[in-house]
Amino acid sequence: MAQRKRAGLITRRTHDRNVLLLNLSSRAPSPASSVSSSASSFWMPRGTLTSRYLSRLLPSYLRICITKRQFAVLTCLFLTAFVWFAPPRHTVATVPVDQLQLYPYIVPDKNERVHEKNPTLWLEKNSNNKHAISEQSLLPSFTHMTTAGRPRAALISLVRNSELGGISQSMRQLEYQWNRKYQYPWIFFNDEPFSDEFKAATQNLTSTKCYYELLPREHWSLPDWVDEGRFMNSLEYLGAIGVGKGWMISYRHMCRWNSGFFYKHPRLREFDWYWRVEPDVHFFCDIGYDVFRFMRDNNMKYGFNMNILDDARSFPSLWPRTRSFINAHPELIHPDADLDWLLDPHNGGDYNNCQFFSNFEIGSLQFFRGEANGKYFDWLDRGGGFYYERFGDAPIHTLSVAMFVPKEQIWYFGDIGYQHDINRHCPPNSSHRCICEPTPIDENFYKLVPLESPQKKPADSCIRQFLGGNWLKKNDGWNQEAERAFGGDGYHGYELNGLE
Ligand SMILES: Nc1nc2c(ncn2[C@@H]2O[C@H](COP(=O)(O)OP(=O)(O)OP(=O)(O)O)[C@@H](O)[C@H]2O)c(=O)[nH]1
Ligand SMILES: [Mg+2]
Repeated sequence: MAQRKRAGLITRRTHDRNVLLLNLSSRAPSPASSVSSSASSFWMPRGTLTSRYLSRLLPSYLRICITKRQFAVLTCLFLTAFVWFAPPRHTVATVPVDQLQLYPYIVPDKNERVHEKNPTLWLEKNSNNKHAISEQSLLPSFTHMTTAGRPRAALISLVRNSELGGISQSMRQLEYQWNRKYQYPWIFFNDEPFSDEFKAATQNLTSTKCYYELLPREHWSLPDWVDEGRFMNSLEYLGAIGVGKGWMISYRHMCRWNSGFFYKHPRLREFDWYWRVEPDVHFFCDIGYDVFRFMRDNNMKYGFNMNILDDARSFPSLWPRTRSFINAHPELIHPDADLDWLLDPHNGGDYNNCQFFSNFEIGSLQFFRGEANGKYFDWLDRGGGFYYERFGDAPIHTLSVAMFVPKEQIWYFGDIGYQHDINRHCPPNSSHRCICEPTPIDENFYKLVPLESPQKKPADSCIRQFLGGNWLKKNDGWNQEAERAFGGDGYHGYELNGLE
């Protein structure tokens, strides 16, 4: 109580002193005394630099009639008005669509071609297609372009009605980053009829034509040479040991369809090229050239974005069966095929399990429809590996492409920022056209290998095995065994890490 009384006294005293000081300041005519008394006593700490500075800015009548809070509110209002009305520092120059020069695409003379590993540079050197290299933000829709020489290509997606949300997300990003400029059709495949909702929603996301295709029953069912009992055992076993989706019947059909049937669908007869797109994937970068023209004009057969290890317990017999196929059909192996990057010299020359991550693929349908790939698929299919094991389309496409295509016709689309679930690739030095954090080259190497899977890993990460050259150079003095002895995974000694 006594304390409160004392506090009241002090307050009153202070207040009295303020009034006194105010009265004094209003009486005092000199500006100097006015500043010091009113500013310091009324709403500012006495004598600080700020107080002296601000008091010089404010007219004297304001100094005595506004409170600290009013001053703060006024300052905020002033700043908001300034930000709102201030003119932008950079104005973007826009060119009206009808003033843009459009160039028809002319296929360059074969003899003058330069084999350039960077697609954008390659197009620059080998074509007059300004759409491939100019400022994409200024481009109108492709409808003004001549369609002469345009690749017969499509974006394809196997998808369920229930994945409408996921496929919409993938479409939105790919349309924005690429297809709104190049206008290739979408083809959706399903083992059940697509719902009206699915059709309306997906067609709404693109100005190109969408096709909705039902799979032939024989492409999505158990073949008669497969023993159902053995298949059921496999579902149970792979499910029990934790192989991803090892227990799902539909997953087996899906892997088989993607391995050997997608290119046989009647709708794709009118196309030569495809880009595979899955639900819920991401495309982070503006893609400033026509990837299909690039593939065709550079004589590429298969394009990928990530090269990884997956759980090898899903395909234990794949390599022995592939080896027996090679022995049975040596004439089908391309003379310039290079399998070295897939074979492990420390492991009796066995397959090292590296695989193109096939949910992203840009490829030649003619290649897949060819004799060699067809016979290879039939060979594997007859052995029942899609049902007795869980053969995936990724290692099968990888082995097929490696056996039947020269390596220089396989293209690493490292410039395309892409994500499927936990695997993400984002190119370095690309902040001007990508919305992702660049990833090191080994980022996705063995993310999908479960700890309990005892599979061997290759000497170098899969993408380095494929790229070779400088990517294999190690720092002086680095030693893989030594790194492992200290608890590392043995993949840290490289000179280049992909962020250069
Ligand atoms: N229509 C249809 N599509 C399917 C079926 N099963 C899988 N798919 C599609 O096949 C593609 C691959 O299937 P996912 O289950 O994503 O296989 P995954 O990519 O290996 O597995 P995640 O890593 O889980 O994504 C996706 O586009 C699916 O939409 C099915 O039963 N019917
Ligand atoms: Mg998927």
